[in-house]
Amino acid sequence: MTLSGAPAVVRTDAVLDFNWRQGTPDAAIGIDFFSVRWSGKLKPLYTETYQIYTTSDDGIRVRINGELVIDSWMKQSGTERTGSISLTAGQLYDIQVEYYENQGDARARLMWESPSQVKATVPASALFLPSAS
Ligand SMILES: [Ca+2]
Repeated sequence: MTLSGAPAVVRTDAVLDFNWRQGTPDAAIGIDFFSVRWSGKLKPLYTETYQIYTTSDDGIRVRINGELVIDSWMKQSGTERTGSISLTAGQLYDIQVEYYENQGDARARLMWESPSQVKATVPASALFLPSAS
């Protein structure tokens, strides 16, 4: 829960849509009491207010440009959370998603929706590495 210490695994994920159930993201990680920090850039297609959604088991929080859009750092099972933020088309925003698994099932998903796009998992085409500019 404290996201402390050296990472057990470092890797690149194309999208955030995982359902590990009672498993683990990686053989190097136990099935319970792990956490993840995803860092990257988000590039919206429209200049609009976006609704950001997460589904998580357990805790999750989302920061875009340093703004805490979703803050749900608690034990929970398969819960959807939402928050909104105004974004500008084509601009690269820092995005950070932190997640932790307590026990039992584990899942994490990041979605978005705007007046011009239906609710869906944030696609790989809108996500970039932290170094992107
Ligand atoms: Ca759980």
